[in-house]
Amino acid sequence: MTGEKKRIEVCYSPNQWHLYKKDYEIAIVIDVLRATSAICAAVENGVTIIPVSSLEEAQVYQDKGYLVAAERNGQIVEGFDMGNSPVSFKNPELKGKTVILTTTNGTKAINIAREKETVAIASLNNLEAICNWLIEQNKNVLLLGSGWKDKFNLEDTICAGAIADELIESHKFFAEEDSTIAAKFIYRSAKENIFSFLKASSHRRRLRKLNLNEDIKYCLTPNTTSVVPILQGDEIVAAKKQLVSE
Ligand code: 3SL
Repeated sequence: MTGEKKRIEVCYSPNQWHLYKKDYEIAIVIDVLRATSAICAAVENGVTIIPVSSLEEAQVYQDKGYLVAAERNGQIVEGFDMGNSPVSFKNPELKGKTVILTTTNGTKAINIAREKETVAIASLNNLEAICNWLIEQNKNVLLLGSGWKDKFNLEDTICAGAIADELIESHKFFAEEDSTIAAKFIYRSAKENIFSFLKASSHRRRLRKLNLNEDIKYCLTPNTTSVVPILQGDEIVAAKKQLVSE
């Protein structure tokens, strides 16, 4: 690891990607409610995920016999095998299987970010693990919030702010963009009780109407897994743990 500080910045939504995308080797995609929390749960359970942006692409895979998880507007899309619930990805019967995943915002963000050398997946569930992994990588990092249909959202910003805060505090990273400074302060205001801070947030209200309270609780609980999912070709798999050499 060199002594030179690396840069970490926050991009709030996929439609701002073009404004931020230069000069970063690593993109971290965040969709706390619920796509990247679901991916962390799946990968922790030994499931390989192939993210696709459209229902048409998902259909092509389903026709070839793949298991397909498809969500739009918080609901399972009719005709597909499952939706986007992280709890459903913990099913032991899925262990060792490959699941195609398409969601309203999260998988679209992953496919936008894939032009980067490395793409990894973050949620509140793997917060500490992703921070430790990024410190080990020692590269410039862009945190991409999936937002909601290209709009800013609070839960992805809190997660991005938590990662940026931790990395800047490590003194190995710096940030200059106002988006990063704002994310950091939003996280600091929320961190004592993220669950109640987000009570009025738009997507939490949307999911509550759909009776997805168990998923909301699951997704808003920090540090429940040490998995770091990364994109390898078309597949999302667990990053190999680096051996620390003395
Ligand atoms: O937008 C997405 O990618 C989904 O995670 C949305 S939902 O939480 O499944 O409604």
